[in-house]
Amino acid sequence: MAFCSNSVVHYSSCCITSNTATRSSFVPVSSFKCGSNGIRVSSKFRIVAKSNSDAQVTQEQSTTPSSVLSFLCPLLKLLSGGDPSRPRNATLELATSSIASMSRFAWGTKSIAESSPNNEIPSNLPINLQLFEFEACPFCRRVREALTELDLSVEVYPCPKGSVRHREVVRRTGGKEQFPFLIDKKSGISIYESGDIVECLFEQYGEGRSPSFGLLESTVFTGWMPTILRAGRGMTLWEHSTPDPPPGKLELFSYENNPNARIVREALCELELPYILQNVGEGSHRMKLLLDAYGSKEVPYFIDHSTGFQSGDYKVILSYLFDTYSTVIL
Ligand SMILES: N[C@@H](CCC(=O)N[C@@H](CS)C(=O)NCC(=O)O)C(=O)O
Repeated sequence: MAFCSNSVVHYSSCCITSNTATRSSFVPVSSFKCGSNGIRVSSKFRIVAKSNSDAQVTQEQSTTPSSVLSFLCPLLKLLSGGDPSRPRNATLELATSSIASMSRFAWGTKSIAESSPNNEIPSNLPINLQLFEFEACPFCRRVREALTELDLSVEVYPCPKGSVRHREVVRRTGGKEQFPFLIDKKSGISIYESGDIVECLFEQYGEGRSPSFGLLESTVFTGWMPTILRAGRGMTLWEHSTPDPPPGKLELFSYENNPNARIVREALCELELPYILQNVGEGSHRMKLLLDAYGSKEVPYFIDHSTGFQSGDYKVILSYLFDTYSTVIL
């Protein structure tokens, strides 16, 4: 698997200027569609890859939208616990993350695989989806919830504010910093706009299903709750994160609405560490992979393939991440 086995620098050049980009079936703006039934994606941002080094973006809206987050950010920073590497109050952490999960009801908890009992997931299934996002972003949350529902695995490239690696990839590929941004290597499309991404994912991988009731609409109503309750964790790059990407693959078995997994994802985001997200929502067939490969049923379950570290305890994972991927000795 290409992901993470080399540096992100290699990945990014792959993503933007490699032969893959040239071969991929980016199509002219006028005919850009998603999926066989042709869901038409938002007309705002459509990408046309013309050559190895020339990704042209057609924008009817030329600037990054002013985000509510930019108003919330200073407030959330004031409220936040500050240095994420410091020991935390476990009760408070779990309480706020659990209430955040409750605020999202069942979205991002169940997998549609539950109703298709015969679909075994092969362990060597290629991962075609690359998601550029950040944990605190409610629109990114909507996409991650859909990914849990669809039982899809994805390469996650966290793009916290202050990002030193992944935001640049998005800017060069899509033309602006807006999140979420999804690249589907299989169908050769790259999209902004969370609603379009969710519709497109269901079109491509939903086997005729639609997003669960209210998933798309819910972002406006309770999508902000986890961001606020978690005081903006998973929004900003931690100043002492290592400047280099991890030498090997990081893998997280998780589902979106799991309170402990949220805390781990926030740390991965604040350290700008890319990882393979193996969704294991309720009923997911991927649980068997976790059991077969690592002898565990714990969620979240994190593996750092370059060091051999693995754990299903979020507190142990957290201290491992900040110990290993910090420039300061803690
Ligand atoms: N309508 C877009 C809104 C996306 C959006 O506003 N994302 C914010 C983060 S929540 C963003 O990209 N802000 C720019 C930044 O973080 O630099 C969608 O549904 O995806």
